[in-house]
Amino acid sequence: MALLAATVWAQAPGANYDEAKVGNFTLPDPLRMQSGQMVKDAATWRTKRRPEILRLFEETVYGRTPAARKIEYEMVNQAKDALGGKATRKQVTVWPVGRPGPTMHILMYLPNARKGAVPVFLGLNFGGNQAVQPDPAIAITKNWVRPPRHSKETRATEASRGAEASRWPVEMIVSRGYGVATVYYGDLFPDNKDGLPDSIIPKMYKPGQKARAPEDWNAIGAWAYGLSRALDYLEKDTDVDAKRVAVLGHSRLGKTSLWAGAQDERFALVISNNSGEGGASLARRNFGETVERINTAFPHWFNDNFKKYNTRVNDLPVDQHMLIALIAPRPVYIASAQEDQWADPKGEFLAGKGADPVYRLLGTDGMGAAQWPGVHQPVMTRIGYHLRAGKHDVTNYDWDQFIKFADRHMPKR
Ligand code: GTR
Repeated sequence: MALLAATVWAQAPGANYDEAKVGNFTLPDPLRMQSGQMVKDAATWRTKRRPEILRLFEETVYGRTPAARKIEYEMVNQAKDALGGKATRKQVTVWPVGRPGPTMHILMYLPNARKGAVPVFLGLNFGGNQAVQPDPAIAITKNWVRPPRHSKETRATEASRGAEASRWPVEMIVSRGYGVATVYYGDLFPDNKDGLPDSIIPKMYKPGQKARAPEDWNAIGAWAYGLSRALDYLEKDTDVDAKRVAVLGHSRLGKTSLWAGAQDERFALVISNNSGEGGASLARRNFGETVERINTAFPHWFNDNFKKYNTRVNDLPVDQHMLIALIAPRPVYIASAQEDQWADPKGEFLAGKGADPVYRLLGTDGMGAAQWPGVHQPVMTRIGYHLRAGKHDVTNYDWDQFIKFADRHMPKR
């Protein structure tokens, strides 16, 4: 992804990286209803303000997700001797919008040293399940994949096995008592501007519907839908403790994990890694990527209404601190990287901080840091945060913090 980000960066010479030029902005108060009424208690948050904010994000940013269809699934294969005997590997096919219909494929590793059902980290991957581990038993995706550098090949080959393995330290996760489950995001929506016809979205049109309305969902909505359907499966798998599933994602898939966690309260914990614009970072802060830039480069990610805010972000009825607030009081962890200026690390912190009043109203310790912490000073309160040295990526350092955060906030039974 670094490659693509660099390309887009090069195409955006106007992007601001000067803190002095960020300018002043006022964030909408997460505890102030559209009517002006202030939210003073948890019940009003729950029954009035939370649904209002959720609706505003549907209408103006990510789009409305249709009612979930009942999944069907089939266990394709299971091996108890994965990772040299440390893990059980399962591959499960799921029909996320009903059968017949498109399929998505879950790849899972569960620790063999488990006593009873285990907590699981669930996230989408960028290259197909075969890219997550160099394991020849993993089925190679047959769906569209982003062509590798200097290539136009949109079908995954043997060469892609393990290509993303550094981002999925499966042995480390399993050795610390967690399972890991992943799905290729292209099973839900091929990540290109012409991907809609091959996505799950037309399959969920109402009878007679031919096109999407401006407030309807788009790629991020479809990806998030897939995460919830993967959770539907995990709820049926007796080796998994579905009450302890952490949803996570990197970059555009971090935007997706936040949106999935905001909508679906069954996710016990939510992690955003370098999610940036349209994810954890504040839209109103003019630093790095902007709403206009993201809607231009990736018109298929957000709904059509979001484009109306390209040059007037201050008119948005929401900002991304309110997306974090939708996760409250569940634990949320926001990971930034120092060299990932395009994603605005400080803006990612400030969005977490901006959700603090809601977390506190709901009786938690919120965001423990008063100021943006320095490099490698993780904050482990209910809203967690770290700034890692290095570039836009997922590293073992990030995973080490995610696991510590999960140990603390999703305690073992
Ligand atoms: C970039 C995009 C970012 C981020 C990244 C990625 O090009 O501008 O918002 O999502 O892609 O997903 O790798």
